[in-house]
Amino acid sequence: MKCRSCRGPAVIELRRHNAGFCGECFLRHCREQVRKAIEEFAMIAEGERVLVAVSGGKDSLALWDLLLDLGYEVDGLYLGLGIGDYSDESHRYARAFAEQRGVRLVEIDLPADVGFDIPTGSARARRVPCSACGLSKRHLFNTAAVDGGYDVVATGHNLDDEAAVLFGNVLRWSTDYLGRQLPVLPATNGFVRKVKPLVRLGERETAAWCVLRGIDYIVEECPMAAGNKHLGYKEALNAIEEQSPGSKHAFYFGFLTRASHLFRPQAHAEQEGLHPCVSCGAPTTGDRCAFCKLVARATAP
Ligand code: Q46
Ligand code: ZN
Repeated sequence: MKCRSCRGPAVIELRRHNAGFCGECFLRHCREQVRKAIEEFAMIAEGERVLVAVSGGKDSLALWDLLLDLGYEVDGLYLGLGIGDYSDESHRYARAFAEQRGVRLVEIDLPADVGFDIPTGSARARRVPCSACGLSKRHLFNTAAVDGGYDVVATGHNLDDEAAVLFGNVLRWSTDYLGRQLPVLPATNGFVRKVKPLVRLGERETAAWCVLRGIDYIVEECPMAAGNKHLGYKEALNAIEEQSPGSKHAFYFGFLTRASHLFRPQAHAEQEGLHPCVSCGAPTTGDRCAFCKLVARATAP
């Protein structure tokens, strides 16, 4: 197979694009896809400071590298979740990347700084680990960005992730989530803008980016993910994609252009009723925000 751009020998085939690429042209393709996503959805303006949430995995490290490569001013944020060896190792990869590139990694440790780890804290609070984890990440990423004076938080969600989340939300018709499932969530009182610049790249592409750029990343999945619904949705979509390449892209981008606006009014209504949490000041609809309630239950004696 030949590279679509230069006709040299291809090192990767992307069936979704019906094309093969050599290493150089593949890297250019990835940069182009990220640049296009940023531009199309007005994710980052010139001169803005970006904080990228880094897990040590392929997606977040590829994202950090791509944003630096495209010339953005971007620091990393690592959140230690206290999930045994997995957390220790993912931390090492995030640090190694920051050291290699001479870039800044902001570090927060959930057990040391907040007082609980995900496995025991979620059990105490009687929550599914991934739900306690997701809530903690959303809250702490936002707080770190506000405190550090960043304009935008970027996360490494790729096309496979977004299509799988969309699939789950459609299966249940979770209309409130559908209204918020966008590649950009604008800044609102107390929340900085959140962006997903990798939505035009699949996970094979982010892995290949890391390999070609010599970036070491943690290959193991988080042990708490085993058996979660998200992985099942990914497998189902992979089977569909195998039969019909391009389906994930059509599903997700079709939703964005043709359907997502239908669910927006509900999401807007929720934003209206926000005021500061009595305990931490983060925006919430109740007196105390969901994160402060989680902390109270997860750290209760
Ligand atoms: S880190 Fe957290 Fe994921 Fe682990 S506990 Fe679940 S949500 S699976 S991206
Ligand atoms: Zn709070």
